[in-house]
Amino acid sequence: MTRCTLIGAPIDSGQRRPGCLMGPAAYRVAGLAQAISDLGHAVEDRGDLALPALRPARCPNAAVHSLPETVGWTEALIDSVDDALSEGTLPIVMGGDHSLALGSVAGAAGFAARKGRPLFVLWLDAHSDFHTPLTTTSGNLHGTPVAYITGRGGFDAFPPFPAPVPADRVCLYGIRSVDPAEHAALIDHQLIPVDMRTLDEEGIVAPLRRFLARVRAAGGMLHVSLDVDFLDPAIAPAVGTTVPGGTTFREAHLVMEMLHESGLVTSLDLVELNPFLDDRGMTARLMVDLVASLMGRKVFDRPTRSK
Ligand code: B3U
Ligand code: MN
Ligand code: MN
Repeated sequence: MTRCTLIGAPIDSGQRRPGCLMGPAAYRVAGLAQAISDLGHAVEDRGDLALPALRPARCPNAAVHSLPETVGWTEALIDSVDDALSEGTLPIVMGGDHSLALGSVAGAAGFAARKGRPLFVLWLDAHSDFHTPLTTTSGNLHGTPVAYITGRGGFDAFPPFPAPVPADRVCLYGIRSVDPAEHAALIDHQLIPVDMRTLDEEGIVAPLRRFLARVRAAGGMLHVSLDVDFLDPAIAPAVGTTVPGGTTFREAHLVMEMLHESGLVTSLDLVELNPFLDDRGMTARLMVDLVASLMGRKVFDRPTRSK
């Protein structure tokens, strides 16, 4: 039995397409809490976070928008994720666009550092989100959290990242859209994503198994950040930045089942769901079902577990 804390993060400010702020409401309507409690876990829904009073913040890159809001949300998420972990629960952040991970991962990193445990991050996404506020051309800060997490510069307006996560503890999985500045920086930081080419060649299981083995060997905590666009747009249309060629229904469930069997996941983000773009709630329901797989829903127990 796991104790889960649901944290609503109604955040739209990390990109330009309105709608992600309805994400937490859609997860509630789709029955996220019930799906988790049906599996025998305890669930507490803390409601939605509120945006704190804004302070002025500036960035030399004129393309960047909504910086004070994003800093405010980051601060709120750091506290709520750290609190949920400190209470011994598994925080599940219901986004909200991916800029929320600036705060959720910082909260997890602060907690892990206090406990003296290494934090690992599994980034399930079409995008590498490795821009800094100085390199982004879209100005959308949802494209920056991996850079913040790994301690890259350019985040002067943000709280200093507690204990930056070394690049070799970050696994970018399902990647198929990388901007030129991100590409150069990823190579520079030796952060080579598990891209779609790799998954096509090796399958969905082997690279994940290798990463989970490293987390286990290090006694690490594992933060999982699940972007809706990790999934193929045919099965998950409710996202502002669809990229063709995403993971299938069965691959995505298999990833979640492996994560469950690993027993390693200590915090989770659900990001980029835009219910305004959904088709009769199919994406919200799929995301809820994926969380259920991650929390242990299965048809049969395996004789040998895929750790
Ligand atoms: N790399 C592009 C596109 C993008 C990143 N994350 C999403 N889209 N969802 C950018 O705007 O930074
Ligand atoms: Mn993303
Ligand atoms: Mn994405």
